[in-house]
Amino acid sequence: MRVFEVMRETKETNVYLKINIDGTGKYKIDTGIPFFDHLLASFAKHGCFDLIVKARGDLEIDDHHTVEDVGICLGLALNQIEKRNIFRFGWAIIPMDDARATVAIDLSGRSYCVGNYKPEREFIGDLATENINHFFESVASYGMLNIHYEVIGKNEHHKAEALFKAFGVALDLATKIDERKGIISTKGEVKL
Ligand SMILES: [Mn+2]
Repeated sequence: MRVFEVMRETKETNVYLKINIDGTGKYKIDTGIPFFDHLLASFAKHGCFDLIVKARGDLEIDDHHTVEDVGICLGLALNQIEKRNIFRFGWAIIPMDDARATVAIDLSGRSYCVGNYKPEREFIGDLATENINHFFESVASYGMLNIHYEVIGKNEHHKAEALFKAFGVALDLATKIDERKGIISTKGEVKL
């Protein structure tokens, strides 16, 4: 079982995150931002990851630090995945009624995020929609992976949820054990 645990405390937030890459989609999530919890639950469920997130952040200021730091912690966890005998690449095109999200991932050991999610309203529940893009930037930066995504649709809730489902499905594929792969780069070991 590939289980990774991250604890991170700053003056802005206190985050505990535990993920079992080889899980079954069980989750227990409490960030203090209910819609963000809903998105992380969709990610865990559809990626078949077991995920525990407990975050306490400076929500009296706004949701920015909490969302960013959960992204950092998820990145730090994903960075611990051994880059050997895994599929490495993952992709998903996930519809949700009017919305459709496309996500492509490379567990490359390099960090890059190319996102094309343009929210048409400022908030979904208590989550500032601009922080959704910032979340993926944080995951990519600290997880040393490439994340590309695009979202179309009308309903903002559906667009965000489709994106997190697609992220889960794509990451599930990228992290799949594939014994044929060995060292996953023609360069040899992917070093950090
Ligand atoms: Mn929903």
